[in-house]
Amino acid sequence: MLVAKAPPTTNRHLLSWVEEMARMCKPDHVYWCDGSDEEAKLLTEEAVTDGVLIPLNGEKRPGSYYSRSNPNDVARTEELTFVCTPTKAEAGATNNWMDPEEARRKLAAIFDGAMKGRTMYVIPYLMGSPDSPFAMLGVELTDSIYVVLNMRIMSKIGTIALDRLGASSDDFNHGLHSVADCDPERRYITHFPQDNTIWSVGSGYGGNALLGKKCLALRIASYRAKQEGWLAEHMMLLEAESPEGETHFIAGAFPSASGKTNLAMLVPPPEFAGWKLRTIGDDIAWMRVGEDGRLYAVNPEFGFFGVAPGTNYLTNPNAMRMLEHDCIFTNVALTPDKDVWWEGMDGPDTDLIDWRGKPWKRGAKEPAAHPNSRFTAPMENNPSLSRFAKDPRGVPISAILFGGRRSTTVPLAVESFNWTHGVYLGATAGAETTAAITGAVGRIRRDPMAMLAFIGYDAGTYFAHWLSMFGRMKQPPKIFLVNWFRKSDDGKYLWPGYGQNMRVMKWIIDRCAGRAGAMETPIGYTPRPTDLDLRGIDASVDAIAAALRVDPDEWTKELEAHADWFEKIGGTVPEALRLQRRLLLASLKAELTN
Ligand code: GTP
Ligand code: SPV
Ligand code: MN
Repeated sequence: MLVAKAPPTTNRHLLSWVEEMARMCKPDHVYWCDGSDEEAKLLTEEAVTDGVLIPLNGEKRPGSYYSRSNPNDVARTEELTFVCTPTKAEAGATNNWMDPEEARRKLAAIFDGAMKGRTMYVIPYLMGSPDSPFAMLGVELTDSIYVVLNMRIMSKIGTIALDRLGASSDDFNHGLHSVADCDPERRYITHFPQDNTIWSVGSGYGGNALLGKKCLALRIASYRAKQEGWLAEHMMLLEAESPEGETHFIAGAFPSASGKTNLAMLVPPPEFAGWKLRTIGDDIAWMRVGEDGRLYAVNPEFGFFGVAPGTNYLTNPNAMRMLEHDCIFTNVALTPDKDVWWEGMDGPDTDLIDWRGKPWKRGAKEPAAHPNSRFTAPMENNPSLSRFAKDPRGVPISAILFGGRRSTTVPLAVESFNWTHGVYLGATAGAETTAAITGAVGRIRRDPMAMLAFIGYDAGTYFAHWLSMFGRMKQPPKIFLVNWFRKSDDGKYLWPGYGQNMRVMKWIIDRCAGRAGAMETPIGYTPRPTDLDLRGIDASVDAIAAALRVDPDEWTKELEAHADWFEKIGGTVPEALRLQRRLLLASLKAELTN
């Protein structure tokens, strides 16, 4: 049993805020996390006693635990996520907005007494390397032991964060979280960017509850980045080293459940022997212009909260090795010998217990693991981790990729003509929706820079901020649009994806170094099949050609749809992007009349 101790800080801003929140939530105990291994052991034991965690097979998954969420609480709920700026215009057309006073009143009524009979855990946490100027501090108050144990993997918690805060600073994110009664009718994820505050109630899952992730490191940080002239983005980060020892760092923004973790852990095919791809981050990048005028990126997280289904030794062997020990698995299926299973793994050889806790017969139609089931893995478990992963200065970025799940229209890869065109490709990127957010799956929605749900202010102003970054850089990264998910008319993926994406990465690197060829099309430079290294690929010439194709009719429709998208965002869409759209459409039409 954990014994509550005196608060391990004299910071009066922190002490009085914790006191005030405790007065509202009325927990039986307030426990300050120190982040020690001893504490983690005790918390884990308590979570097991309470039935929050189930220990997994000690031989097959040492140090790992299994958890099931409330079946009504399995993904981020964007419709219940709010940006609470003084005016609706500041939040813009793409965010749900609530007046800050109204939001506080509404949520205070739910938080009132919500922690009765429970413990309030105080989690001081650090995002980013402790010795990095990039680092941000937060304190999350939560009544969920599951949240504490996940935050412990995803950030640096406890004494290390308090030390950095010091005795007098009030520069920390004020995060209040309660699962309360986990009622979707009383579920709100609210952000107060001006006050560096987050209040989240009614959900215990992922980005709704681990406040350091989407809430702080993207929504609040993007607001701050706009004020301070940097970028907080939903991007994976990887290091690519060629056989000759040339190293490039690449950032990639793909919407939720669209391939960031997989790309960041890519294992090159045998034809690419000597290439080394290493992970820096799989979800979030903070990027600042360095003194040499290049764009430097850090991953502020310390772990990976990744999609389980589809992960296997063929698609992502590094992830499978990362998951061998000391992980938390949420909403996957359980084998009779207490190991985990999900769709995409071999087997199963036996019947299972599904993510709801119900018996599941082999071959049943319903998935055994929830499509948005996840693993939480410590960064150091990753066998492909880059030695630059926690470099306090960050890594200089050669290329930025934007992408999405598009079964039509968007070719395998397109290089932008210039920065403005690249920002345009990001701002108009569309994607078919996935299980990572609640709602219909497979519908196309615009997801600019994969940040639709994470821009902490007006989207048009965010595009203008992206455009303005160009003037701050001496050596800006090149911008590319990629799509691993294009399908044939009979619904098959045209491109084999996963490790095979190395072939596209190499073309991108060679374009950055001025070595590879491309074809100019009305929408950008695309690789011809001869520009890609396709030695040994298991795909037909026709399928590859179809994956690369720019179809004028599809693109005419696409560019017309962009007009509706800009219309939706409203008057803040930069003129340079509106004109870019008209220029692209005009070029396309001019070509069609030839
Ligand atoms: P979030 O954690 O939600 O931000 O997702 P993510 O962008 O990191 O996505 P992730 O890499 O976990 O991939 C999500 C799903 O897409 C998994 O089921 C993968 O197996 C699948 N996937 C990833 N890369 C590819 C690819 O190149 N081709 C195909 N066809 N599927 C892929
Ligand atoms: C995403 O949905 O983009 C995720 C998972 O990375 S969550 O942490 O739930 O936001
Ligand atoms: Mn994500």
